[in-house]
Amino acid sequence: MCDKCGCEQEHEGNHEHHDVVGSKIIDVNKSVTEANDELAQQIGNFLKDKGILSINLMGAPGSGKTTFIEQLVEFIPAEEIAVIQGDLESDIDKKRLEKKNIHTFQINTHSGCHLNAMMVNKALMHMQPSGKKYLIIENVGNLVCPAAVQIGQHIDIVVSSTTEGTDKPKKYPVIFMNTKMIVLSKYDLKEAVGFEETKYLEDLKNINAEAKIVKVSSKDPESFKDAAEFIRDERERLFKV
Ligand SMILES: Nc1nc2c(ncn2[C@@H]2O[C@H](COP(=O)(O)OP(=O)(O)OP(=O)(O)O)[C@@H](O)[C@H]2O)c(=O)[nH]1
Ligand SMILES: [Mg+2]
Repeated sequence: MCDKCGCEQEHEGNHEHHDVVGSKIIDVNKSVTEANDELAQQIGNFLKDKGILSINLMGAPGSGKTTFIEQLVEFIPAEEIAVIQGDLESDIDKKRLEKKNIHTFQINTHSGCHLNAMMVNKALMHMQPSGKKYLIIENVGNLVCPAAVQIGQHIDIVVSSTTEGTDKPKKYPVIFMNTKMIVLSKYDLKEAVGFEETKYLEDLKNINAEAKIVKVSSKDPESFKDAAEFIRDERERLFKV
């Protein structure tokens, strides 16, 4: 018996697999992921050709992702940045960024817990990002799903706040694994919430020893300078400009 679909044929046979009612089994998960990854690759290449570094900015809801972008423009001119803003509903973050003169396109996923390459592709068709140096894609606030889906980014950045708790790298390791930079935000609140920095950094090191870690607080705008420099250096390193 075939051990994949249970039909009478030998399991090594090159036959089409069937379910109990006789219809063909299609590995939907695989094909959808492949199509997404292919489009993501094309988006990444398109942006690279234009000299635009794309960043998948991820983190829990309220971790400080939009604040991070707002503060970056103190060190990277707003006209060099375009943002795709992913939220379930509302254009609250888009309006915040437009106050900082950042060209922003809002995507509302409604019930979707992450962006995908198709959404980013559609946004880019509306945005015309030529002339920008950085495309920051603020993903939907979530520590799980965004890490699993390619959206055409060249690098991942995770914003992780002290107020979420010391245990987050241990409990949600996947999102921290391949990220180039971890922005430890709300550093001003670390005492108030009993954040154990040494333990947090130790856990992070076990998951991703390569990531750059920057500690930031919206109360101290200078604390974002290192992160801005890292982003600028990454663009130069990857694009050799
Ligand atoms: N005290 C303090 N508050 C901060 C800091 N960074 C962000 N906040 C506050 O935290 C709240 C959430 O910040 P946002 O930047 O909107 O977070 P976000 O990750 O973009 O949130 P979503 O888009 O809803 O997922 C806001 O009220 C910010 O003012 C910080 O460094 N210190
Ligand atoms: Mg936001």
